[in-house]
Amino acid sequence: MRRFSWICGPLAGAVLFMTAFAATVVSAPDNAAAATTSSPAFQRWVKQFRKRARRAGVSYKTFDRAFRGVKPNPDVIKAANNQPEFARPVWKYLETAVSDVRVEKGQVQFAEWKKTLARLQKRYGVDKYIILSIWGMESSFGSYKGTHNVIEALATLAYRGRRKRFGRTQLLAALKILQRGDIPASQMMGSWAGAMGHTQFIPTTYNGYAVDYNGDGRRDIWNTVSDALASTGNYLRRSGWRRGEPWGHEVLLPKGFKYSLASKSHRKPLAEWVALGVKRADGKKFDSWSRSSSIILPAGAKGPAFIIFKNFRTILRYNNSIAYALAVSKLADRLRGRKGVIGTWPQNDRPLTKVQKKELQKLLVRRGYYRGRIDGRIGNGTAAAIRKYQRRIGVVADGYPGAQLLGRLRRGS
Ligand SMILES: [Ca+2]
Repeated sequence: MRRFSWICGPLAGAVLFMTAFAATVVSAPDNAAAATTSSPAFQRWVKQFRKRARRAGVSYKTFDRAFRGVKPNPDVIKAANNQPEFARPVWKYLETAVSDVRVEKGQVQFAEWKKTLARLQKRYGVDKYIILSIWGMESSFGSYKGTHNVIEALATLAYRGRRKRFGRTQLLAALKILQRGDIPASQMMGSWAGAMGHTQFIPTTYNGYAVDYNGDGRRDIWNTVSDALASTGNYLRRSGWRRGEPWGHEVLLPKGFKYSLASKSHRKPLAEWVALGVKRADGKKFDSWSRSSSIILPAGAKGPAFIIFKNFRTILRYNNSIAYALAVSKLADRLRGRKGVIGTWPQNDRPLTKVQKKELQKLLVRRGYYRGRIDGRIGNGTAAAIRKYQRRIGVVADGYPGAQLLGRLRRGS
C-alpha cells in the first residue's frame, strides 16, 4: 500500500477533516519560530534540493519559478504537530460527514453532473454514487480545496519536523507536476499536507492516477470537476473496485453470535455468515452468497454491525480508516435514496484516546490478560486480551476498547 502512517491515506483531506475538530493544539516545538524566516540555513537547503530536483528531471527554470517567495510556513509546522486530545467517536464523525446538509448538497451536485457521473461509471465500472460521495468527503464538493501554496507547504514539511521524508517525496512529485505544465505554480493550491484540489490527491497519487477527462491536455483536479471525478474513478478502479458489487450492508447479528469472528481480517463466504443467522438490517435478502466478506463492529457489540465486501476494502485503500470508508459508503447510500445507519450507537461508551488505550493495555498486563506491547494500538493481541477479560467478568466478549471497559479495569474488578 502506498501509505504514510501519519496521514490516513493518499488523500489527506480526511485527516484535516478529522483533526479540524481536535479540541487542543499541542504547542509547536520551540524552534518553530526560528524556522519561519527565510534563514540562510533554509536557503542552503533549497539550493541543495534544487540540485536533487534537477537530477530528477525538474529544470532550474521550473524550480526557481516554483520557489519564488517560498519560505517555511509556521502554520504548516503547527498543523503537522497537532495531536487531537480526544478520540472522536465514529457516530460523531458520521453525523458531520453524512449530515442532511451534505446529502442535500450532494443531490444538487448529482443533478448537475449526472451525465458525467454516468459516463464515469461506465468507463471505470465504479459506482457513480461512491465517486460523488468521495468528492463530498474530500472537499465538500469543491468547497474546501485548501488555501496553501503546495510547494511552500511541502517545502516546510521537507525542511523541518517529523515529516521530512514525506515532505521531500511529495515536494519532488509536486515539482514534476509543474514541470509537465498541468497547473501553473501560482495556482497549485492545497492543504498544509499537500492534498490538492477537488479530490485532495497528494502529488504522488496525482502522478499515479490523475486523468485528463475533458481532453484539454491538462489533468486539472483543481478547477475541472470532470477531471477530478474521473481521477477518483480511475484511482478506485486501479485499487481493485468490482463493477456492480455493493460495498456491504448493515446487518443484524443472531443471539449468541461469536463476537471474536467480527474482525476486518476474518473473512468468510457470505453464505457461511447467513448460515450463522446474519441478516440484513433493512430486511432485504443478500444478492450473492459466495462473496468473501467480514463483519465489523465500529463501536463494539452495543453499536451497529456491518458486513463488508471487496469494494469497502477498496475505499480503505483510498484512506485506511473504517470511519472514513463507512462515511463514504453511507453517504453514497443516502445519495441514492437509501437509509442511513439503522442501528443505534452506544453514545455512553466513548472510544479511548491513545493515552487511554495505553493505560488499558497496562491494566490488562497487571491483571495477567495481556503480554504484548504497550503502544496504544488495539491489534489482534490486545483485542484477544480484552475478550478474555470480558468473558471473565461476564460481559459480551466483543474486544471493544471503550470507556466503560477502561472504567471497569480501573475500579479493579
Ligand atoms: Ca483536463
